[in-house]
Amino acid sequence: TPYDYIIIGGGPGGLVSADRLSAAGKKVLLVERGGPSTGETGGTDVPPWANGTSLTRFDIPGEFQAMFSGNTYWFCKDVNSFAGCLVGGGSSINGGLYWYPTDADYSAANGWPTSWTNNFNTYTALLKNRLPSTDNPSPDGIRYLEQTYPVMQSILNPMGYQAGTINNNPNFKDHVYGYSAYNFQEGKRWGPVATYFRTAKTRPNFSYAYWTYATSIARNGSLITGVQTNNTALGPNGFIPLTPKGRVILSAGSFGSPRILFQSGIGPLDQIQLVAANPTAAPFLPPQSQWLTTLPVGYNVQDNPSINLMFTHPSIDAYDNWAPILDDPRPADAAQYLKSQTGVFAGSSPKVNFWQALGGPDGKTRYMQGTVRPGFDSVTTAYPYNASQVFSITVYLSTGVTSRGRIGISSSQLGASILTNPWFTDPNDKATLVNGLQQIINSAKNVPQLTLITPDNTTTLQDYVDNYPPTSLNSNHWVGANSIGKVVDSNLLVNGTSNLFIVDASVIPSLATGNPQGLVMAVAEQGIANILALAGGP
Ligand code: ABL
Repeated sequence: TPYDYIIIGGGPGGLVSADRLSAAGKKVLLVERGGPSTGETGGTDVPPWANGTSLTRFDIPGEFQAMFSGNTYWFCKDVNSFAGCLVGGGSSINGGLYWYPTDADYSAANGWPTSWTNNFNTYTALLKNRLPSTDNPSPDGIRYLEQTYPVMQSILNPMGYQAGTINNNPNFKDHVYGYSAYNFQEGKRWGPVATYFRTAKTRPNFSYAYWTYATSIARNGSLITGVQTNNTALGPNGFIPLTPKGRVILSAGSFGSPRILFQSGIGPLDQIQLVAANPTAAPFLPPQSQWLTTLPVGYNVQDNPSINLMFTHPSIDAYDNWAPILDDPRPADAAQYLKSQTGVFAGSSPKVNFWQALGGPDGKTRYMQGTVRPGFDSVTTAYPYNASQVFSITVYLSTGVTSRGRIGISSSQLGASILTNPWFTDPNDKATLVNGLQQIINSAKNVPQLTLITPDNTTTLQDYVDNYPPTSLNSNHWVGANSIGKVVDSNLLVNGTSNLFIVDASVIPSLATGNPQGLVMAVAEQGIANILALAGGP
């Protein structure tokens, strides 16, 4: 069957697109390469302690820290960075941190065209209406596991920070801290799955298919004719055609979308040549005369560089470092959650966030974000320490980051890879982050009973940052590979095509001030509104 719109990818961008396009009466198909996540999507991966319920590990926010161990089948196996290959994409497996976009996120200085800079508030309002944030996720109104908050007050207040409800004033991001804001509701993971996808599914003109991997986009010069997949139930040889004026929405994410473009003969020549050399993929490339090799697909990528500081304080409950949450949770917490979806399990591990503007050696302003959580990934220290009193501050560099890297495909599997690391390619980024970290460490020295255990007193901060493993700098917040103004135009149309659009994090030209999921959904709202208004469509 031909479709008006074929959406490739069921992450935040794809699900917002699915809802808005189907609400407009278009005949829409969404293909997702992975499977279900939450119970409502057909997921059945229920932790043993919730047996007999439909509360999967994806529904229960407090299971977040268990996403990084065991059989992590939800991560895309052909991407060498964390990417969610299941419905909801990253939003089904993340900590759920959720920030409304700021003026800076859409500024001209960050690469946005004026049509976006001037109009984004309309679309943020649509997003807030569908998916409001909360910084108090337990439906009983009680805050749980918040011991880090008073400790952070003692560090940040003397530095001139003010406490606030962060999403009440998104543009106030200098010397501010507050409780972490999430996209959770009813004590459960919510996000685009329990909102946009839920309503799309009620419409007869919308259909979707799991376990459907898009290899390439079929085109005749600039005109897209359909999508090539591995799902033969959707069309002969897995080919899904468009209606005569139909359009494709590529929402496969910061790694998946570049990969599909390369396999469709769109992007730098070296990447398309890798596809051409692959006997399985080569037959789906258009003739060489139709390759679009001037588009910088995969270049200009950014991800927040981030560094962890680990402290101990006697007031902290490190929550057994989240180790038993899947198989052997604290009985009272498990029972409370099963009874009323309240308590510790109604929230994820981050508890406090803060922001500060920093001047760099090059005179540029960059923002620092902190995310505070009980527990830790790893500690390297000469000190004896009590593991049940450890908390981590992850310090990110955000808006203003100048470093950029490159994403490409790995020759063997045709999966997407980091070709050039995007962190600290500009030494001004590193110097700025070290400055911010030092300010936090200096203030922490004055807090009674607070001990910085990593880095310890045998390691200077500079050495700690210099020797930080590059992959640990990764924040999984990739943007820029298909930047607006470079690969796509201001309607998110891929330059040089007439009906191929990209709606995902890859079109965002520069890092957001906070964790980017809110921005991705707001961008999708605006993008789809533009696309629907554009002449020539179905
Ligand atoms: C994010 O936005 C990051 O993408 C995650 O990396 C981060 O979670 C969450 N938010 C919460 O702040 C961390 C986990 O807490 C760590 O245990 C884990 O090792 C790390 O992600 C992996 O990148």
